[in-house]
Amino acid sequence: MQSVNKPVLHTYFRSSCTWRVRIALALKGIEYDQAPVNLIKDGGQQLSSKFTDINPMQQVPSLEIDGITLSQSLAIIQYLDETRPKPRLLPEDAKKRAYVRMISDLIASGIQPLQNLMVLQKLGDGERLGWAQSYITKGFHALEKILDCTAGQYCVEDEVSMADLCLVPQVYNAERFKVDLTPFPTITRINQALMELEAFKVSHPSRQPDTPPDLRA
Ligand SMILES: N[C@@H](CCC(=O)N[C@@H](CS)C(=O)NCC(=O)O)C(=O)O
Repeated sequence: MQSVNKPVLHTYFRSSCTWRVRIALALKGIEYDQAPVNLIKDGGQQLSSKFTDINPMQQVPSLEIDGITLSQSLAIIQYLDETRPKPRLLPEDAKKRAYVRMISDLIASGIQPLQNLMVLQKLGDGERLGWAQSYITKGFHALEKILDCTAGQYCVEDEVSMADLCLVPQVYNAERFKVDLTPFPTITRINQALMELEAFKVSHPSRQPDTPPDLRA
């Protein structure tokens, strides 16, 4: 049952892009309702005409909030940050903010789209794993190098930022695709530090209303 005035997140438990937004909502303490969109069932519920009206790209997440419907996880996170500023997810300092956007874009434009369901479905059964592994590994080599310059406890120094909201779900995808993470000690260390935080735990794919029973934590 969805309640009046609460934001509604169109979500899939395992969607890494949606997880980014769930973390932002949790960090900012925003209560919301979830409207699950099963990306596998019925040939993909994101392809239904009802959901296409919500997001013409036929992807999750979408967020209904403040009388508007937004898609694109980074646009959603930035809207949340501009309208609900605490805690900040984009630093005040322009250089740090640029680093946060650079890392977020590296993951959101340079890695995730290449291993997204829509792309993998174009490949043969025997090709998918190697394809996803190769693009995640290539992106992680670049990311590891960048983080060596920008990271403190988290991706950009010691404050949790939008970059961290992109990192953790991408590491989760890497693990799902059995990517060898040993060449990426900084990524691994930051991921572990972030996974200690409650907002990252409660928004984890294993703890969502639409998580199937066998994948629940
Ligand atoms: N750039 C978009 C990407 C959204 C996206 O790729 N969503 C995936 C799940 S993480 C999806 O809905 N895939 C459905 C499909 O490929 O059919 C964002 O950041 O929100």
